[in-house]
Amino acid sequence: MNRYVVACALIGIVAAAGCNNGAGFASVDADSNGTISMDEAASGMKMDEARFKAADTNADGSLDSSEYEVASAR
Ligand SMILES: [Ca+2]
Ligand SMILES: [Ca+2]
Repeated sequence: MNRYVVACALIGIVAAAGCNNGAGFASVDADSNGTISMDEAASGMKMDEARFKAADTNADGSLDSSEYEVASAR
């Protein structure tokens, strides 16, 4: 279980409203390692490479939950 899922579980009922916006970070994070890779973004979010790189604000090659929230809010 990754930290994001734990955080959502701790938040409880708020998780239903706020933690799983859009497709849901946990559902896009297919291997549940806590970050979204280019492949996961492509298959789970229909995100192309240009959008992925724009969303990856710290340029570490993956999207964390905060980067995902910004990207999925667009
Ligand atoms: Ca992942
Ligand atoms: Ca990143």
